[in-house]
Amino acid sequence: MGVTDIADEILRFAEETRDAAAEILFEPRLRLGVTGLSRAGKTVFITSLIANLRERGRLTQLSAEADGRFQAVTIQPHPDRETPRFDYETHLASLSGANPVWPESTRRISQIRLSLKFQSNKMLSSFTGPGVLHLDIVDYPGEWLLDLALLDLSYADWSAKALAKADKRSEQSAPWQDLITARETDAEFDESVAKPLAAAFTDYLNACRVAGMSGLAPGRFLMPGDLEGSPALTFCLLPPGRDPLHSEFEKRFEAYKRSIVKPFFRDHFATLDRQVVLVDLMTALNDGLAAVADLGGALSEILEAFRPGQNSWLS
Ligand SMILES: Nc1nc2c(ncn2[C@@H]2O[C@H](COP(=O)(O)OP(=O)(O)OP(=O)(O)O)[C@@H](O)[C@H]2O)c(=O)[nH]1
Ligand SMILES: [Mg+2]
Repeated sequence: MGVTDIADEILRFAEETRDAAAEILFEPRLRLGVTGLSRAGKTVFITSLIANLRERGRLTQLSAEADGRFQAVTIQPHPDRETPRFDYETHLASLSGANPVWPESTRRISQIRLSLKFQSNKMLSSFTGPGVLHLDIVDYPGEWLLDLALLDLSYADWSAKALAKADKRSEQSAPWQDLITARETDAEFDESVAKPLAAAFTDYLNACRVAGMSGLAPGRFLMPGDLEGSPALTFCLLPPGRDPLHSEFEKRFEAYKRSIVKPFFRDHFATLDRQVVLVDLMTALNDGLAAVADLGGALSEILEAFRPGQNSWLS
């Protein structure tokens, strides 16, 4: 699906919504999520979509453009002032400057609101004037979707599942597993023990990612956003036990789900009307069969989030 198809879909939505509500004063809003694993091309895609919508005449295949009904596209301040704004202007400048460079990597959620002014093609609308559709585009890391599976798991269940995986990935997990084996299980909880364990666990997840593996939750360990270095991310899974470190890590795991994962799904993910998932197929093809198979695995995990019937909390 190309940029024109997506823009067409957006305008069709606007017309349908507007026709249904032509007689009342109502400005429809469409929230379009754009996600994908790191480096999938989210920032470039969103910048291109906005530039194409704003450059009148670029999307000649749009029916509204061909009929001259597409009147204006403006960037508006978003009513949600807490979520960072997608930095369209900077990204466009890097892509289209005299010495074009790819945009910098983005590490957190951002959004932007476009207001599309158009004349509906229904006769009636000529009496009601042009319509406006607010298009919110939300850019967020696909890694965060992997956390949905954690919501239905207790700390013990998650630990058991993830430990079985770590055992199979001994090349990457050995330094962290050695730390776990070496710790004193009857010692009082000590932050200076927790920190290196969490850091070694994060290194293990990152090493798996570099090796092209998927299924690397918690997603914020790989893509922390604003939480880099935060105590909310200072935990890791542990083999069964009842020591003080164990009970503190269990509390932090529950807090991670409650204060990080749930708000993201509730406030951002669940409010999306349409979703684009980008996949960097070329890099995987270049890296060979194993990388393609692994990309397939990662994608099915991400797409789990779009089958809410399978997750009791989201449904
Ligand atoms: N040839 C080509 N390369 C692209 C295109 N889009 C993205 N890329 C390449 O993919 C890289 C990542 O693109 P981004 O748009 O920054 O990807 P992202 O998903 O926003 O990445 P993060 O912000 O790091 O998660 C770019 O630096 C380019 O090297 C494209 O349309 N064509
Ligand atoms: Mg980006």
